Amino acid sequence: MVQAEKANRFITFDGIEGCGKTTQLRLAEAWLRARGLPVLATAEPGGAALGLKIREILLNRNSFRIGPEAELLLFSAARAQHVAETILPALQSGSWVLCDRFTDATVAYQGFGRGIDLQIIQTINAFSSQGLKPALTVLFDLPVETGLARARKRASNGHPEKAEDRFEQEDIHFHNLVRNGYLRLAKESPGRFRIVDAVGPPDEIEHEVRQILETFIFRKGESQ
Ligand code: Z5A
Repeated sequence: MVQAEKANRFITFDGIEGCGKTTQLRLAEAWLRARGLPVLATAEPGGAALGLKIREILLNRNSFRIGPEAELLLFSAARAQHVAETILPALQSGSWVLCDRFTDATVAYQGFGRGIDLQIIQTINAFSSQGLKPALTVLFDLPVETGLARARKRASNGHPEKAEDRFEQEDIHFHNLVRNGYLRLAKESPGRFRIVDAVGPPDEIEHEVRQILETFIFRKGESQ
C-alpha cells in the first residue's frame, strides 16, 4: 500500500453529468503544473487500457443490455486496474493525482441511482481501490436540468464521442437521486468534501477551485 503521506496527494473531482468537473480538472492540472508540482490527471472509467475497453462497453447506448449488478462490477473492474496500473504508481513516485470520478461515483450512481445495497458497494469499492481513499474531493453541484442541458449542447456541437450515453438517457428522477446521493456523501464526510456551486461561469468556478487547492496543498506545506 502507498504510504499515508503520499496518499494525501490523491484528489478527486466529481458530480453529476455536465457539472463541469472535466473542464475544471484540466484547468487545475495546468495551474498546478505551472506552480511546479508533478501532476497526473486521469479519469474513470478509463485511465488504463482495460478501463478504456470497459468504458466503451459501459457508455455505448447501442450496446447490449447491462443490468445494475453487472454495471457495478464493470466499473469496479475498470477501477481495480486503474488503481493498480496508474494511480498507485503515480502516488508512489510522489505525483499529485487528480482523478475525474472515483468510488463516490459508484455510490452515487449504482447505489443511490440504481438502488444497489450501499454496504455491498462499500465492500466492492474498498476491494477495487485497494483501500485507497481520496484525501480531498471537490464536488461540483448544480441542478440536474442545467447539467443535462450542457451535456446535450456539447453533443450537438460536434462531439460524437460524447453523444448522449446510457446515463444521459436516464430520466430526471434518476439524476436527482444521484445528485442527492452526492450531497449526502458530502454531508457524511465534511472533512474530505468541498462543495462548489457549479452554476456560474467557468472562470468564477476556476477561481474557487484554485482557492480550495491553494488551502489544501500549499498551506499544508505538502508541496514538496
Ligand atoms: N459512472 C458510474 O455510473 N459509476 C462509476 O463508478 C463511474 C462512473 C466512475 C461517465 O461518463 C459516466 O459513468 C457518468 C457516470 C458513470 N455518467 N453520467 N452521467 P463520462 O466520463 O463520459 O461523462 P461524465 O463523467 O459525466 O463527465 P463529462 O460528460 O465529461 O462532463 P463533466 O465533466 O461533468 O463536464 P465538462 O465536460 O467539463 O462540461 C460539460 C459541457 O459543459 C462542456 O461542453 C463544457 O464546455 C460545458 N461547461 C463546463 N463548465 C461550464 C460552465 N461553468 N458553464 C457553462 N458550460 C460549462
